[in-house]
Amino acid sequence: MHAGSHRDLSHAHSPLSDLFPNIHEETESSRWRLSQDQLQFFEQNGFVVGPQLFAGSALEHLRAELTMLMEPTHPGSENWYEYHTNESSDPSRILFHALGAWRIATGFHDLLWHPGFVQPAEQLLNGPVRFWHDQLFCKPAMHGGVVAWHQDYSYWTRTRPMAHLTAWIGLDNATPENGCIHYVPGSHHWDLLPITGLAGDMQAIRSVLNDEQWEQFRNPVAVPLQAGQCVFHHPLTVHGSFANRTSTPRRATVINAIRDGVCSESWEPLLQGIPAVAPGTPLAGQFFPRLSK
Ligand SMILES: O=C(O)CCC(=O)C(=O)O
Repeated sequence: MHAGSHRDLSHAHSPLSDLFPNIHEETESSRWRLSQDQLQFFEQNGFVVGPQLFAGSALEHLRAELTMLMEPTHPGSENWYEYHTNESSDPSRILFHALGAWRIATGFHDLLWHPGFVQPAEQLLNGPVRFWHDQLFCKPAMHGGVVAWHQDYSYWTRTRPMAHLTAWIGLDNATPENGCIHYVPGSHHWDLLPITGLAGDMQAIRSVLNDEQWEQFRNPVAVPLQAGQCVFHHPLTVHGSFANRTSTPRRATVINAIRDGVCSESWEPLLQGIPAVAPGTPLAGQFFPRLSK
């Protein structure tokens, strides 16, 4: 398995393989679209379970790429935006969070143009979709690693207006036992909360919630998913995941998208290692491909 042999795949703004359906070749224009009930559910709750994007050999391909990407010295490693791992010598125990796989591995690159992601994203963003960044989240077997409750937009205020969307896509079946994602329904109607951290303390968010939010927070919903299935969430929806208490890893990939036209708010590079985008300028170009047709 090769991860792209040093080539920076961010130069390619269409799929490089036939692993997945391709939005540019999608002829059945409504096949992947969310139903009115699903859209209404998202509106009320701030998240909605989406389609199964892949299974079988495509799933195995992504898992094999992930295994290779988790080896710190793999070809193309200079293209990560961020790469965090505890570097355990036992692969099943590696705690891993990384941004930028789309630049390195063909499968994670091509997944961005999957119509089962792009079409629902167009509906939920109310317009054409542009790529923001990707993430890999891997919880090793029997590992205490949690992803503490947070709102994604608290990490993205360097981009505006808030017209962002997250698709969380399982690479293993996700269950309450292995640390599936949990949501606080309706929390996308809350204001932006201060950052209280992603690692370690699951209850850290408590200190920034008012009484009404605390009541709502006490009834989170677990979202178990099949490997290959996705769930979409709003940038203000409070979410997190508990420890993996099982004997196998819980792996996932995440696509973060914006509505076309979202602008930079910062003179600093929006992601590590790429050129800055001047404030007021819409995200575009090599690192932010438009995914809609
Ligand atoms: O994979 C996880 O457990 C957390 C993912 C997450 O926080 C996100 O997709 O924003």
